[in-house]
Amino acid sequence: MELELDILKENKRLALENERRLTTNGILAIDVMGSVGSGKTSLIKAMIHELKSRSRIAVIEGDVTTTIDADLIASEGVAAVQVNTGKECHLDANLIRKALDRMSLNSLDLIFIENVGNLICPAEFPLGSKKRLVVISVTEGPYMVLKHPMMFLGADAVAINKVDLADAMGVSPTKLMADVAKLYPKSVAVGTSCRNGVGVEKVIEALGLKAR
Ligand SMILES: Nc1nc2c(ncn2[C@@H]2O[C@H](COP(=O)(O)OP(=O)(O)OP(=O)(O)O)[C@@H](O)[C@H]2O)c(=O)[nH]1
Ligand SMILES: [Mg+2]
Repeated sequence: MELELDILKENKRLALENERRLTTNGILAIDVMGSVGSGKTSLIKAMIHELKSRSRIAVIEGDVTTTIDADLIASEGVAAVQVNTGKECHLDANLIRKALDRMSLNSLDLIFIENVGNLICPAEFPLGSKKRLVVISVTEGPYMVLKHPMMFLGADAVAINKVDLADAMGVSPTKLMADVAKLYPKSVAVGTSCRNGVGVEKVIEALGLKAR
């Protein structure tokens, strides 16, 4: 128990260090968390597509073992740094510190950090990012917000993705958005589809990236 508290305390200290380092370099970092397969990589790709002409962007890709997501991001023409977490179900501030060491920070404006897909562990480990985006999708059923409240507290934006499949799934994106609003009213919940681009602009706006 004490060991666990020490780990969380040390993580917080390193997250603050990362935050200071990013601020010094004028970089906004966004922690993108969410369930497995909900569309984190697809949404990051869609946002990069909209933003890359006016911002210098890189991505830190957290994955348990593969480089699949990093390769997908690289296809948008931006640098992707792969961080494999091995057995861990989340990124932590120390892994981000090491990833930042490998990046040329003075030539970047924006860093998306794709966390490992799940709705439990990442919530406890701040990374030093200024903003948090949580991605869930209608294909996971109607109770994702109610079952995983910790994940949504502190989220600047929540994407309810795959709205193109809502009817087929019999799941209401509006109800999921209402669940988010009730739990954490400061968060902006947006229905999105990475298949047809619905809602991507709204997520960009909710994260304060419009003017960048
Ligand atoms: N129909 C539909 N499919 C989507 C949408 N967004 C993503 N997908 C598909 O869902 C699958 C998973 O998408 P990813 O973007 O890889 O999801 P992820 O959350 O990054 O997945 P992990 O990193 O493995 O947790 C892919 O086959 C995508 O093409 C969407 O809005 N609609
Ligand atoms: Mg992914």
